[in-house]
Amino acid sequence: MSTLRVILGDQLSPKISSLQGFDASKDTILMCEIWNEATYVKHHKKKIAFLFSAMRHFAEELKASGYRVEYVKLNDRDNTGFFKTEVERTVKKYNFDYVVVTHPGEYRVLRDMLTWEQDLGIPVKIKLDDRFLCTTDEFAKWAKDKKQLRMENFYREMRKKHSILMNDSDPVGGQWNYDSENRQPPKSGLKIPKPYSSNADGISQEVIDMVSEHFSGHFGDLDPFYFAVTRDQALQSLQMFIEHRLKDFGAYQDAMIEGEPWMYHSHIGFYLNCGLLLPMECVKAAEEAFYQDKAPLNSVEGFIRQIIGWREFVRGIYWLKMPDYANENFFGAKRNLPNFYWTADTKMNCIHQCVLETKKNAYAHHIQRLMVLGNFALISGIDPVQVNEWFLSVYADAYEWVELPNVSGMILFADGGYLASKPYAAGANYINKMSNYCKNCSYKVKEKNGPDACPFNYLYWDFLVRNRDQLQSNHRVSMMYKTYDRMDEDKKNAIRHDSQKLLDTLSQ
Ligand code: FAD
Ligand code: DLZ
Ligand code: SF4
Repeated sequence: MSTLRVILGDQLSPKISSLQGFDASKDTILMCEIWNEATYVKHHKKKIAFLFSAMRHFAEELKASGYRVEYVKLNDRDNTGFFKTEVERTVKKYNFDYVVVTHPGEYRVLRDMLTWEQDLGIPVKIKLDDRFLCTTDEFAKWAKDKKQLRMENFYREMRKKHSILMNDSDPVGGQWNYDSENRQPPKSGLKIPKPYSSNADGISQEVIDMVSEHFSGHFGDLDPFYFAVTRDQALQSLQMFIEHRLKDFGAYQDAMIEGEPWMYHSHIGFYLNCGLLLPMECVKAAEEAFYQDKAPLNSVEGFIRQIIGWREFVRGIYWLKMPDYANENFFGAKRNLPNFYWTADTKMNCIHQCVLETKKNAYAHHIQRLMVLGNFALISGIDPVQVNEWFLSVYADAYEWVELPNVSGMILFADGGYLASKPYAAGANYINKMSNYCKNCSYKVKEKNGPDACPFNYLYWDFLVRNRDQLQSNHRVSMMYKTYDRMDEDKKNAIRHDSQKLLDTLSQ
């Protein structure tokens, strides 16, 4: 039986389940650059160039290993621009009997894929995506009958199941979580190691030129292009992280410094999410660094928790809750996304810096996404659909399965607390403590009201007041309502007045 094996742009692993059982005498791999995938949200130019270059490199490697590959480029004359019609075209061209594909990362694509068999009149096998450490069925079983899901409990199960940082049934060091030693403010004089950087080769350059020609209306800078685009390069970038940054990862995980977008983070999300790296090899590399005394436990445990904990947890929630999860809006937020999320044209220096870096790198680290860009969207009441679209398009590691739960669940609390126990809403104190942004800001971080006051300070209270009905009974927030209720009327009026004024300018 001749089989067409379809590999999507985020499945760039030779171990992908759709390749298992490949018969070199009869089978062919199909990979295609799909106009609809690049434009259903207007992805950052650098993200499109990265993925197309990684896809082309992967196809070349497959060919060199003896696989027959049908690779459709974006501007090939016959390219129809959709997955289904490209599969149909190839099946007809070579008369295949069977289609095999690995389960896609996004619900949108699965819905389409489930129509292939009937619409194309050919059997289609959708195989499990076994790159993840917890299957969607296992997650559903774990989540069953739990009213609220907590990442920390899930994470402990994953540590035990995969025997990571364990002494028999106990966690190494005696604790499951070392965050009390993490999250230090940035010290002056930190020597932050240079991140991984590759030079664009001929394949990347061809793709960059194509993206520049066809996607000029998309957000973001194409140059400089420095991403890893092969597995070997991605492994080098992982190795650089383990050698040079991991030891300080924990301590400075939340720190933000103007002009230092990469800090001590790993920058492997791009590669993990498209298949160039596999989660367990990253986890094992970090664990080994701990046993070889190259990195302390607080950093290693913190890093491993992000991968076997958060990453698997948000994926589990995505598949458990889709398709309804995409429309959750607990607070009924409906303000339009301010234009400065695209232009960086705002007096708020923290947002200005984070948007500029996002535009340049298709990357911002977790706390920039959470406490600056996300927090502002939350406390100013931006429509979750628009916030999700922004986060999905601007980051090179963004795919809906991981972006949506982080945005709707973690930052916007749009799911009413299914993923997080309380909204991450905050005034300016945390940004001021963890960054040097406030020093160069037109607003005064210590001022709570008035034209010079930092907008985060009054918007935080206004957010609580606007959403009192939904939040007052949350025991992790109720204390803040007591504080607000003790404020005098002048103070409350000032909060309302300053917030209204600022929110009016956002809508313009
Ligand atoms: P590091 O900080 O070095 O962490 C290591 C790895 O852990 C990451 O590469 C990632 O694979 C995993 N990880 C860490 N935190 C999370 C998390 N909360 N959820 C899932 N995995 C996590 N991550 C994405 O991969 N794609 C997204 O589209 C995405 N959107 C986000 C949107 C918001 C609003 C927030 C708050 C977080 C988002 N995250 C997303 C999670 C996290 O911010 C990124 O994974 C991280 O910044 C990627 O940079 P890094 O590779 O340097 O990660
Ligand atoms: C993100 C993306 C982009 C921009 N382009 C393509 C493409 O041309 N071809 C492809 O196979 N995949 C692409 N992807 C990744 C897909 O969007 C991803 O595979 C699905 O969203 C499922 O996760
Ligand atoms: Fe951001 Fe406020 Fe600090 Fe300015 S003062 S950088 S707006 S937190």
